[in-house]
Amino acid sequence: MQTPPTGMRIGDEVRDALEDGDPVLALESTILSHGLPAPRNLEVGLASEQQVRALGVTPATIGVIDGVPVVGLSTEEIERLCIAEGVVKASVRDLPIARAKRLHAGTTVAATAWLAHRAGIRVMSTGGLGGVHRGASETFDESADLGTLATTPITLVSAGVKSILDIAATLERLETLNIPVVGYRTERYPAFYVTDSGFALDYRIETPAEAAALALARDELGLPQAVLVANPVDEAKQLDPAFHDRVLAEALAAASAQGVTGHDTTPFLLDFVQRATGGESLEVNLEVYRGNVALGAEIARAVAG
Ligand code: PSU
Ligand code: MN
Repeated sequence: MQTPPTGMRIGDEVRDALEDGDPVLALESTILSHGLPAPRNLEVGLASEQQVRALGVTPATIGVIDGVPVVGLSTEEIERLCIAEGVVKASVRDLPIARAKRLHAGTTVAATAWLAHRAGIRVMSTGGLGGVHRGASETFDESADLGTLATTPITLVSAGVKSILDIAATLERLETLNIPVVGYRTERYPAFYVTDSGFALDYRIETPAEAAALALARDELGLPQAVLVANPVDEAKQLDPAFHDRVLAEALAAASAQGVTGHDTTPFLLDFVQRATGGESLEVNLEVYRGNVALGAEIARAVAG
């Protein structure tokens, strides 16, 4: 493990757990600051920490407070990221800017994974991963999540990417970037709200122990990539696929009509889908996230041995 950079802070509880070799699970905070509406964001932020603790794992929610990246936010700091005005969304490239300008920021999967790895954390859970946006062949809009995961050896549990993105292109980029992707008890890549994106995966695993073995194999080979564990929502709990497709088409049309681009695209589309489904997608979103937090905690235990 590298020495953590001096510009970040590791919470006391997380530091103790890491020193003792106890399991720790990293959680991102853009889902709280930009992915979920208030007051559900705060409920989810606090409930996920409780969920992780109940499984005997120390939660490390990661975000930026007054410019300082914090690995293991306090309850009060999580509250601030959920309700404060002017909280920005920070990917890796935004970290130095947030620091110099002393901003509060929710960290994306990329920034969270980077900070977690530097702190010595080996497993992280998120809802949906960033990926290649539709129309990227013209706009070059591809999330920095992908490039960062190519050089950040962590195990990441997600429910795939939302179909607001170009899933086929995202899977191609993951291949190009040498990032292993395995399905958890499935050979179908999930699409967050729905169980099956329509794309197949080459490998599946059945247990948290298998995920831990995969991370160990990566380390033994000296490879720098993250291992992605794709964990689908239960078919019975997914958003109705036909309803999902209809709302998605409306969201994409609205983004295009309103000229939304760049890093505003993901929050815009997510908000549109949430409003257009009358909150139904929000409940699925939370169900998906709970599943990923639970599996991440189990993998963190398996990795800690
Ligand atoms: N996808 C979701 N929900 C989210 C995000 C992505 O379904 O909240 C957030 C994550 O934090 C992810 C980030 O890392 O958006 C990607 O944004 P961008 O495409 O600007 O890199
Ligand atoms: Mn982007």
